[in-house]
Amino acid sequence: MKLYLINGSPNGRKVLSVVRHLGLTPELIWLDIFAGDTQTEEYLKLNPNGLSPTLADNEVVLWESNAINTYLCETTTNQSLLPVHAAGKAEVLKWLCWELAHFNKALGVIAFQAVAKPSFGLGETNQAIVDFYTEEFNRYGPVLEKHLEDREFIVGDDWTLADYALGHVEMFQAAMPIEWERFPNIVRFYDRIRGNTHWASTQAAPDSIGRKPAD
Ligand SMILES: N[C@@H](CCC(=O)N[C@@H](CS)C(=O)NCC(=O)O)C(=O)O
Repeated sequence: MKLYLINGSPNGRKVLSVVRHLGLTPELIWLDIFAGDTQTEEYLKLNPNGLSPTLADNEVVLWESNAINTYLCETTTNQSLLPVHAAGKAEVLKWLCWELAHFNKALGVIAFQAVAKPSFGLGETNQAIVDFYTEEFNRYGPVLEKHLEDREFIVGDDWTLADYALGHVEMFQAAMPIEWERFPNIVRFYDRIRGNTHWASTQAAPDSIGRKPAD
């Protein structure tokens, strides 16, 4: 099994931390984004979006981090990140859909515009886009804030795919122009993710983000 990743990228970390949580050992293929590795003819055959992560397990080739993580759980025995019974599984899938469509859609755009662009010299922040997605976050953030009022994990009382998915923009959280004081439960959730050893093990050295990691 081969896993194609960009070092330190939020969606790559979402999958790599799940790989480590499950104790899997796929061959890791690091894509150097600055060398154009995601845009080669060979890579685009696997992932026509030119994005990472991508998983290749013999004839099964998958992109979209949540689909990859679901596949990894479904093909692993004795795992607890994705419940096997229908209601529990659907509850996790609900949060995976929600983070992609709403919560991290908003935070991902804000992180790119307001944090990544100035930090990595990727052009000027588009404030109108930041304002639009801040309003989106202010609509959906309170849903998670309330959900976390009386619970530690997103689903049940242990880590699931939902925690790794919801938390995957952790590296940008503190620097994002969000009124975090309004969201103390979400801030505590990010702190818990930071303390998760599988998640923490995927953190990249700042100067190696997007490049192949040193061995
Ligand atoms: N929805 C996709 C998003 C994939 C994505 O945006 N990957 C980023 C890294 S986090 C990427 O490959 N960026 C390279 C680029 O934009 O060229 C997923 O969940 O896998």
